[in-house]
Amino acid sequence: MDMEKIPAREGNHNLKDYERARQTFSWDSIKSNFSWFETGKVNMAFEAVDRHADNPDKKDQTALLFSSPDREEKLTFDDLRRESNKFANVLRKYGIKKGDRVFLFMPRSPEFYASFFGIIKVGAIAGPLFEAFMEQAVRDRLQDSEARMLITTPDLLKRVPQADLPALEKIILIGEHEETVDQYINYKVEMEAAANETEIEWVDLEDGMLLHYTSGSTGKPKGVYHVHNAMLQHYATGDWVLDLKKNDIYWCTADPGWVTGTSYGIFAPWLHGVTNVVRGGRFSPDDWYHTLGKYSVTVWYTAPTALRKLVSAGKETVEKYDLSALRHILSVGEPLNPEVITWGLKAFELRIHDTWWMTETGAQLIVNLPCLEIRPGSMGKPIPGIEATIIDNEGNELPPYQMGNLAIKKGWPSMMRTVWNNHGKYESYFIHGWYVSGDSAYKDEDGYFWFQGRLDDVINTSGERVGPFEVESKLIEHPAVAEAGVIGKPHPERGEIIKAFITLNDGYEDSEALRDEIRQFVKTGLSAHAAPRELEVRDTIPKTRSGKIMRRLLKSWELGLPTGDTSTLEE
Ligand code: 6R9
Repeated sequence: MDMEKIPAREGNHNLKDYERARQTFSWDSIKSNFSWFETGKVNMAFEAVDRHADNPDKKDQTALLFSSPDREEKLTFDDLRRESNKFANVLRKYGIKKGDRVFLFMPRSPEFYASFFGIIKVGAIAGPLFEAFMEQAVRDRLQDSEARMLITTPDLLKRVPQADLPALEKIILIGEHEETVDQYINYKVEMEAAANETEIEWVDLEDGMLLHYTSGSTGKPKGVYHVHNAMLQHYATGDWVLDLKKNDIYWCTADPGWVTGTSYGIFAPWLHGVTNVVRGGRFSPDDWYHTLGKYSVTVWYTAPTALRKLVSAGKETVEKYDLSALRHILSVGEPLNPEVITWGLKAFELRIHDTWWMTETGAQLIVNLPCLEIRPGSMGKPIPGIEATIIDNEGNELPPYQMGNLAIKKGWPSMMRTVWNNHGKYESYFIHGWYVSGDSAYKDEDGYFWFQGRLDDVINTSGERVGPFEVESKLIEHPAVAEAGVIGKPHPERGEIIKAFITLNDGYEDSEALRDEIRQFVKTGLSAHAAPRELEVRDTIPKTRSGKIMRRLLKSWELGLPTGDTSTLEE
C-alpha cells in the first residue's frame, strides 16, 4: 500500500539528530547515567527504585499508579523501596540467594512489583508468568527453570502442580488461604515481620536477572535469559524512543508475563523515574480511554491488537474522553496496520510509533522515532548502536527491496545471554555474527525496515506468541484426538487466530459437541489464548517423510494458496 509519509512532529524530542547519533554513538556513553559506573557492581532494582528513593526531590513522587476494577493504590519510590526491601528479607529468610530462580504467577498488583524488585535485590532471577496459564504451562516452566520459589495467589494455586516439581521448596501466597501446608508461606504475615532495610546484592553486569519463557516452533517453551546489563538499552530506548521526560505519566498496557511488560512496563520507565500507570482487569475500549484520561497519561505504549479494537469501537467512544495530556503513542508486538496509524492521526491527532523487537532481543531495536518521518507499514529504523540488515540463508547481505531474514549484528546490551538449559539452541540463532530473528523483511533505499512475516510456524494471536507444537501436544492428550496440526490464520482484529486440524481416534465421530469439548480441553489444560478458535476434523494430517507436520501445507490449503514444494510430503 502506498501511503502518505507522516513527517516528524515539531517538539523537544530527546533524540533530535538520528543520523549524527548513529555515527557517534557507543553504548559506553550511556554508562555514566548509572550509579555503578565507577564500581562496575550493579543491581537493576537499585537503579530503578532506590536511586530515586534516595533522592529527596524524588522519593515522595508516585512511582506506581495502580488500579484495577476493585482496587486503587499509589506507591511512591520510597514505598516501593521499602516494600521490595521487605520482600528481599523474606526471600533471604527462606534461603533464596543469588542465581536462584523465583517465579511470579499472579495478576498485576502492587505486590507483584514489590516482589519482583525484591527478587532482583537479592540477586535472584525473576520468572514472571501469565496469570492465564493452566497447570501444564506452569509445570513446564517451573520444571525447566528448577524454580525454588513461587509467588502466587490462593486462586491461582489450583493451577500449580502438586507433584513433579522437586526443586520447588516454598510457595508464597498473597491473600487469605485456609490450608496449612508446610510448603506455603503467607505474604502478609511475612511482610509485616520483615525489616524495612536490606542489603542489596551487588552483582556483575553479566549476572542473570530475568527468565522469560516464550514459544518457538518446536519443542517446549524456551527460557530466554536476560542479565542486568540490559539496563543500558532500557535506559537509552526510554530516552530516545519512549521520549520520557521528568514529569511524564507513562502507561504500558502489557502484562509483565510478556517481555514488553517488564522491559517497558518496569525497567525503562523506572530507570527514568517517571510515574508508571498499571491497569489490571480486562480490556475494554471505555476502560482504556477512561484510564488514559483519568491519570492524564502522557506517553502510552500499547499493541496493534488493542488498537484495532479501539478503531472498531469508533470515534464516538474516544470523543467521550479528555485525552489532551497524551503526547506520544507507541505500539509493539505485531505489524501495525497503516489504517490504524491513519485513524490515530484523526482520533488523537498523534502519530502512532511502531517498534520492533523480541523477547530474545530484550529491548527495542528497530523503531519509529519521534524525530523521523513515519512510513506507515514500516517498523522504522534501527536505533543508534544497532546494526540491522537483511540476509539470505547463507548469511549474505541483500540489497534494498529484497526480502530475506531480518538480522542484527551481534553484541547489544539487552540481548539474551542464553536459552536456559539449552545453550546450543541459543547458538543456533547466529550466522556469521548476525542474530537471525526468524522474521522476514526487506529494507527500502532509505533504511526503513518493512516486516513481511514469520519464517517459522510461530503464531501471533492478539500479540501473544503461541508455538503450534505446544497446542498440538495438548490436543493429542485428548482421548479423541489422534493427530493434530496447528496454524495461524490471518484475522482482521487479532492478527492471527489459531486453527487446528485433527484426526480422530477410532470410535469417535466428528460433532460440534466433541469439537467444543476439545477446544475447552486446551483452554483449561494450557491457556485460553492457546485454544484453537477453529477446529477441523480431517482424515489425515500432512507430514514430511521424517514425520514433521507440514503446517505450511495446511496453511496453503486453508488460504487457497499455491502449495509450493511438496517433495518431502509423506505418501
Ligand atoms: C516484543 C515482542 C516477537 C515477534 C517478532 C515479530 C513480532 C514484534 C513487531 C512484530 C511486526 C512489529 N513483532 N513487534 N511484527 N511489527 N513492530 O513482541 O516480543 O512476544 O517475543 O514477539 O513478534 O514476529 O519476531 P515477542
